[in-house]
Amino acid sequence: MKMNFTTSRALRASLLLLGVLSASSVWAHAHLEQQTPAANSEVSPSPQSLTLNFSEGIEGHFSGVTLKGPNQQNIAIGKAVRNENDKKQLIVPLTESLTSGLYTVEWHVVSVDGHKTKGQYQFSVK
Ligand SMILES: [Cu+2]
Repeated sequence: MKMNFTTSRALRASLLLLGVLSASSVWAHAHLEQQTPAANSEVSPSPQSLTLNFSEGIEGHFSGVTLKGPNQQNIAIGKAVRNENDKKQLIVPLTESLTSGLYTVEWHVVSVDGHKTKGQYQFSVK
């Protein structure tokens, strides 16, 4: 079937609109907005847990955190779980007391729209 001029223009307009919509969905990715202990902060005593607050809801099963210690060693931590009352929040229980030094949190999440994001930040324990 041959498209007439009007149909092809309408098609092009809707493709353009689709492009704009998919570009704007980039903004729906889950970005880390806030965390406890805060990035670049110094805390004392050792925290009981890490909490990470994202800009979008996340999928708990596909989201996680690793913690590295002052000598880049892996620190044993509890399983990251999504807050039952706030799907934008990931909670990571700490199973051992952190000695003083600089710690690096590496996080990866899948947001409810299925997109993956990851990042890292540091905090120190006095
Ligand atoms: Cu997204």
